[in-house]
This record gives sequence, C-alpha cells and structure tokens, in this order.
Amino acid sequence: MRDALARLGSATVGTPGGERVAGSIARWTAPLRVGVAGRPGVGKSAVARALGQVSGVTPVEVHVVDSPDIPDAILDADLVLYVIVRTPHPADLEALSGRHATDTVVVLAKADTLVDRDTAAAQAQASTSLPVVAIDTGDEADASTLRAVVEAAFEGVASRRSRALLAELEAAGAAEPSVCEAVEAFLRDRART
Ligand SMILES: Nc1nc2c(ncn2[C@@H]2O[C@H](COP(=O)(O)OP(=O)(O)OP(=O)(O)O)[C@@H](O)[C@H]2O)c(=O)[nH]1
Ligand SMILES: [Mg+2]
Repeated sequence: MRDALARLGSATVGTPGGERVAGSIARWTAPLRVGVAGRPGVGKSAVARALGQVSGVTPVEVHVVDSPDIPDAILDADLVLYVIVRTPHPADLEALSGRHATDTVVVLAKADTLVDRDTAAAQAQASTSLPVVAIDTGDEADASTLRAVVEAAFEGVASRRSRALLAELEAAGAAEPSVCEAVEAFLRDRART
C-alpha cells in the first residue's frame, strides 16, 4: 500500500486536488499515538515503562486527569490506556464516558495490591463498559499481556485508519476531476496487491 500511495502522491502533486490527497496520505502515514492517562499517582509512568517501545508508535504520552493543578488533558491519542486503581473513581467514569473499546483500554494497575484481581477487573469492566487489563508493573508476564493487548488494539486502529483513507480518497476522486484518474489507478493497484 505504501508504494501505491507514493505513486498516487507523485501523480497528483501540484494538481487542484493534490493537497487534499496529500492530506489523506499524511494522516494515514503519521505514526500511531498511544497515550497513558489517569489520576495522579495511579501508576501511569510505571505502566508506560512496562509497555516499553511499541513499534510504529511515537513515544508514549502520559496525561494526568483530575489533578488539582493541571487542566485535564484531551485524550486524543489513537489508543488511550486509561489507568485506574481498585475501582473507577467518579472522575475516571467522567473521563471515560463516551469512549469506546475501539480506542480505549482500561488498565487496572497495582494488581499485586488487590485481593482478587479478576473480580476487580470484571467490576471495572462492568462499570466502564470498556475492556480492562489488570497489571502488576513489576511482573514481566503482566507486562507482556499488556503489550499483547496493545498490539491487538493497534491492529484495529490501523485497519480503521486504512478504511478512512480509502473513503477519503474515493470522495476526493469523485469531487476532483484532477485526481480522479490517479485515485482510480491507486484503488486498482491496491486491489491487486
Ligand atoms: N504495588 C505496586 N505499586 C506500583 C505499581 N505501579 C506503580 N506503583 C507505585 O505507585 C506509585 C506511583 O507510580 P507512578 O508510576 O509514578 O504513578 P503516576 O500515575 O505516573 O504518578 P504521577 O505522575 O505523580 O501522577 C510509585 O510509588 C510506584 O512505585 C504496581 O504495579 N504495583
Ligand atoms: Mg507519572
């Protein structure tokens, strides 16, 4: 897809619809962003460290929610890992309301301090309606489970990005005669590879 997109970019550059096509390509090409968010002291930095480097992702961003000193961050990363401890706090439920499983995973941190991590995870899942993964950041097996969850979530994010790109290019091709032919060639190219 990358090569076909590069050909589309060169074929349309400088034409009236070229900038629109270039914008769509840039959005598809931009590295995925992962954000770790949560209330002060819940273990965000430890979770980010346990996650380590995720391939194809810009460095993990850390955002504080519900801090008396800092305005709440806008959680606009492609994937948000929202860290809680024990049970979701009202501020967590507020931050999570309206979020979807497609771009949000709740991380139940400090799992080593919970008497029954499975029950706590199930309760957090029920109250947030989001997927929950429990983690003790000092435990390598937990860290690797978290990485697997993040990788699976990224596959979903990447495929939604690709669908958005195709829809944008189809719309650009339909609206802009100057790029129509190149977009059609790209869509044919892509179907073949
Ligand atoms: N028992 C236990 N403690 C943890 C775990 N993860 C983090 N902690 C401890 O919790 C405290 C806060 O962890 P941080 O990662 O600094 O939390 P944070 O959310 O980044 O904190 P702020 O940046 O101050 O908002 C530290 O003392 C950590 O050592 C865990 O899995 N288990
Ligand atoms: Mg921190």
